[in-house]
Formats: sequence, structure tokens, C-alpha cells
Amino acid sequence: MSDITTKPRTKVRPQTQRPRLHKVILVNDDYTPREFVVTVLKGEFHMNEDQAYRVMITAHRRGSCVVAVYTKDVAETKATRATEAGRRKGYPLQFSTEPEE
Ligand code: TYC
Repeated sequence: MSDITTKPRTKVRPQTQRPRLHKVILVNDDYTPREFVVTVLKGEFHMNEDQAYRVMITAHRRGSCVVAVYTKDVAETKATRATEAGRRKGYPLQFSTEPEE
């Protein structure tokens, strides 16, 4: 008979649950002026001119572009504020949100 006993490992590893992040997506349209899109990106998402231009031109060419990721509340608030900035000027500019995979 062997004297070796094995003890089952019962230590609990706590799983820290991080909140799921949500993407803010810029959607292209045919009417909003490029420069206005850049201005909104700079104002609402704290981008510099170069970053904002790249995001705008990517949405223009491909149909949409991920702007940034935030917690759900922040993503929705920023998308709503940025969409409303366009609406106030009569533009159909649209920012949407969706959960990250
Ligand atoms: N397509 C617009 C134009 O040619 C510019 C534009 C770019 C509008 C990106 C929206 O999300 C957008 N004036």
C-alpha cells in the first residue's frame, strides 16, 4: 500500500468580472460635411485633428468606423451627444453603439 495521499485542490480562484465594453461606431452618410465630422470627433472623443480625420475618412470609405470603446453608459451617452450635434445643424450624422465581442 502506498503512503502517498493526494489532496484535491479546493482553492477557489476568484474571477474578477470586468464590465463588457461597448463600441461607439461612426456611420457614413452622403450629406454631413467631412470637416463637421472631424469637429465632432475632436470635441466629443478628445481626438486630435489627425486621429479625427483618419476615423472620418475610414467611415467615409468603408461605411463605418469604430471610434472608441467605453462602458455601456458612457458609450451610449457619447453616441447620443455626437448624433445630436449633427441633428442641431440639420445633418443626418449617426453614431451607434454595440457590445464588444
Ligand atoms: N460622406 C460624407 C461626405 O462625403 C462625409 C462623412 C464621413 C459623413 C463620415 C459621415 O460618418 C461620416 N461629405
